[in-house]
Amino acid sequence: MDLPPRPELFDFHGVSMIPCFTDNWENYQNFQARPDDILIATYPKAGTTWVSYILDLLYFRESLEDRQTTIPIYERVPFLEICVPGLFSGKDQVDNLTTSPRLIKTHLPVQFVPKSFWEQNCRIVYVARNAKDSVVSFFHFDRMNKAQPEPGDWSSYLKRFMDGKMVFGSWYEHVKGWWEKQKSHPNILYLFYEDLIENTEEELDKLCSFLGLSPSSESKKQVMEKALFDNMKNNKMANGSADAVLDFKISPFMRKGKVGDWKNHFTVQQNEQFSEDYDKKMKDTDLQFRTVL
Ligand code: PPS
Repeated sequence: MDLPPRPELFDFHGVSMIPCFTDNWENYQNFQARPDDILIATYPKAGTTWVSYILDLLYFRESLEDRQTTIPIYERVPFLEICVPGLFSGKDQVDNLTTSPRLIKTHLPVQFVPKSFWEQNCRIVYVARNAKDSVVSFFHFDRMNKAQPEPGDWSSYLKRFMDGKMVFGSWYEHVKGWWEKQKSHPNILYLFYEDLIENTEEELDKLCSFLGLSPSSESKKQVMEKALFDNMKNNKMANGSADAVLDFKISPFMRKGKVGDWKNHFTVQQNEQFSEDYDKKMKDTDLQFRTVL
C-alpha cells in the first residue's frame, strides 16, 4: 500500500498536533456521549491498549466470545479523534458501536475533551506513565508508525519531548492537566502504568470497584492471564499487527512492556539534563511518578 508522506506538527490551540487528529475537530467536539460510556484517556504510550483490552475482557469476554478472535482491539475500542477524511473516523466508529457500554479511547489533553462527556458524567479511566519510559516508547512508535511525524535521531527526539513538541503536545501538561481535573471529578480514575506492572491484580480490583463490576476470582484470573504482555504480543487482535501503517520490521507495537527501559536509551548526561528540566516543569504539582520499581 502506498502511504502518504509523514505529517508535520503544527500548533493547534496551544498543543502540537497533526491533521489526522484535528481534521474532524468540529464533529468530535459535538460527540454525544451516553451516561454509561467509558472513556480511556492517556498521553500516548502509557498503556492505552493494555487497559482497553482489560476493559473489553471485563465487559464482553463471556457474552461475545467471537469478538475476541475476529475484531482488533482498536475497532472494539475506537479512537475518538482519529480521522482520515473520506476513509474513516473514530467518531463514526463509536457512533456505530452496538455494544453497551461503549469503550472509547482518546489521547486528548483534558481541555480538548468533548463537553458531552462532562455533561453526561461519564466514567473516565486515565492512565499515566513516567516521562522517561514514555519518551522511549514514543520514539520507537514514531519510528515504526508512518502516520506520525519523522522522529529523527534519539537525542533530537528527546529534546523535542522536553519542549512539548510531540503529537498531543507536552507530556508534562497532559499528565498534570488530567491530575488536577481528577481532584474535583470522582468519575475519573487516575492509574499509573508502573502500578499496573507491579501489581496488576490490585489495579484490576481498583478498576472493577470504580466501574461497579464484581467478577469472580476465576474471571479475574482469566482476564489477567489474557492481558499478560506475552499473551497480548502473540494475539493478532491485540498486538497492532492488523494496522497497515505500523511497520513491524522497524519495531513491534508490543515492544518491551517494562518499567525502566529508559536506562538503555538515556546517556548519563541526557539523564542529568532531563531530570533537571523535569524538576522545573513538575515543581507546581504533587503528582509523583516512579521510573524504577
Ligand atoms: S498507543 O499507541 O499510545 O495507544 O500505545 P499504548 O497502548 O498507550 O502504549 C504502548 C506501550 O504499552 C505497552 N503494553 C504493555 N505493557 C505491559 N503489559 C501489557 N499487557 C502491555 N500492553 C501494551 C507496550 O509494550 C508499549 O510500551 P513499550 O515500552 O514501547 O514496550
